Amino acid sequence: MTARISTFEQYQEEYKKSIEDPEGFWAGIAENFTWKKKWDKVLEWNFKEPNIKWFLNAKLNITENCIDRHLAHKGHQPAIVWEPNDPSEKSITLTYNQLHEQVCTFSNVLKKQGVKKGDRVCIYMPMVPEAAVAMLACARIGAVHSVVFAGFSTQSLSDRINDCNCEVVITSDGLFRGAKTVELKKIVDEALAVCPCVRNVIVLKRTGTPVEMKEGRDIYWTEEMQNSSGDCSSEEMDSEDMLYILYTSGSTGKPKGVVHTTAGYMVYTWYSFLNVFQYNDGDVYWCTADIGWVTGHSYTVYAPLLAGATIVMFEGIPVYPDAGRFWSVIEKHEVNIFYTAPTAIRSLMASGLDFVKPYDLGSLRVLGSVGEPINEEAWIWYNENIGKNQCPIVDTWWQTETGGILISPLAGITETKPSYAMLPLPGVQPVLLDSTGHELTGNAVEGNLCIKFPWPSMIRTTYGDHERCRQTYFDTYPNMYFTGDGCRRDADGDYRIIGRVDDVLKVSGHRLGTADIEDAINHCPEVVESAVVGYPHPVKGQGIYAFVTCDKAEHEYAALKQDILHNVTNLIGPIAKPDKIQFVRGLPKTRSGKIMRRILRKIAEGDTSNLGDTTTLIDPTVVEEIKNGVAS
Ligand code: 7RM
Repeated sequence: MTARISTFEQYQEEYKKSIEDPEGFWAGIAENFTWKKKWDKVLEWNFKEPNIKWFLNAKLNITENCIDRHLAHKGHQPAIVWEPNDPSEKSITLTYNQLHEQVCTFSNVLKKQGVKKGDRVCIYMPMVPEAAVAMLACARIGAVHSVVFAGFSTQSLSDRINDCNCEVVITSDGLFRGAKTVELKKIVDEALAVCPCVRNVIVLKRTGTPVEMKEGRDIYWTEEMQNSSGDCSSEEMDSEDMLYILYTSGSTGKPKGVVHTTAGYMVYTWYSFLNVFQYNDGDVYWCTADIGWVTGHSYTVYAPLLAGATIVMFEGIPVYPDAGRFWSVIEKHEVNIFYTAPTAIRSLMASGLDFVKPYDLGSLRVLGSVGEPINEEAWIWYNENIGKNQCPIVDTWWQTETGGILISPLAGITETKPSYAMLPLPGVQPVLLDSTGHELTGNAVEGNLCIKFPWPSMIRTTYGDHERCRQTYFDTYPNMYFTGDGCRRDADGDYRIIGRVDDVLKVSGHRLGTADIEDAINHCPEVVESAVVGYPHPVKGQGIYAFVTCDKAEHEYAALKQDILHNVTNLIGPIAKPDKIQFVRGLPKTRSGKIMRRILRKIAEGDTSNLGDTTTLIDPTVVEEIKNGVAS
């Protein structure tokens, strides 16, 4: 494989080539795929509108590259090895041949329901092989999938369905997550009460929970599969045809539907997968990310299949039935490459080594981290106890909007330092800017992380609202994609991501907007106002701290707190529940009515020694009161 880098010198050469001649560079990488028709032009772009097009006028289908092209030489190799929530249940293996058969059959199921190229399909499913099959079947017939994380509530689900007018929802009766069962179909039924755009619901049986099937709307996965053929040629897609929409939270407004298109996404995710993880043919690869998040799209499903890897797909959670589960799965399936989030590492670290010791982790070769900054202590624990000091750790920085990993070491090739994402991948041109927009050149500088040149898998638009895309990512600094992250380039030129500079939180690796949580809290009639900030949390990375004003007496706070938690669970999902709620008489506001979050963040962090200038506040005494108050 020509795209595979194997020494640091080669990385430097490839990087140089990719900057001097991006079009030539990416055209060379794109030669590794099956195209129905090749491109006329590699790149057309401006960051002003923005307008970004890669591999113009080429025709392809991503599933032909994920599946069909592997069949001749690895049809019998496992594509997906599924590990259920309950370890006593049997794991299931789908070979590439079987995956092909299932995807083609389900493509026909979708077609029979009238799904056509360009239609949007919502996937609200547990981590089961059928979820990947559903995504791939959409891609095969040219439908656009919108996967909604199965931990999101009714309200979040209906918002997302309506925003992009999904016509079909694919779900299951329920799901298992640790000791819990969640009745997914019930949530879908409730959501659909306000979603007139949905024509059909396809229901997979997973938990055996009884469900109501609405006549003329709801059908069972298995029955439909039995009545459909396994032949389905792949739809011819243009490079820039939409592949999927994935909703993500920002600092303001409702979650945005990030749009990814076909060819660039395919080329970049594959290239980054191969190089970051140094994937070798035959490797067993396990990414623990749920398909509801971008990591689950790019690195649980698409990239490893594009590379012809054997994927482990895990339905459960790290601590069920006990904190040894990850390590037992690694031993059981002889995992070579393991990719997870710092929050999982920290929680398992806290459980102690007795849960690690019983397992043989000798199959591991590469370890990955994603989703939030990994602190030095967790990095070292991961390195020593899981990698046994033998496995390079790749701390991969990227975003829903970037589609693929942009800054990361290449395993075993780039030197690593705890908590550093190290260096940009070929094709990626990061810059650091100060608040006035000046580029900070040279080393040992810290600023806002931007990317100044397009890469193939970048966001194209936000669904139904291109202006919002422009404003959110391309307006802050002219001719730059703004990431929303603060970053340091150290004296050696290596990158260290510091964290968000906006009002976006990463809580246990889940991306949440503080504004969304505030909206949910304000939904309680007794709440007057609220302000949500993040604070350092030993396991979750960030915890959620809510300051709330209300017109209730103190003895009623406990009941109101329950009401708030209930509302947040119903409107967003349990992942957004505040860890701490503090009732206050007033919020610190400037004369123009803006809440001074800087002060609240300091208080939430427990650092009240120096709150900075509070003289511009309307009522500085509220700060004293908040400082002296307590959260529960
Ligand atoms: C992949 C993903 C994106 C935000 C991003 C960062 C943070 C992600 C790292 C990281 C430090 C990392 N997509 N982030 N990876 N911070 N080091 N290796 O997480 O859209 O859900 O979130 O996550 O703040 O902007 S995401």
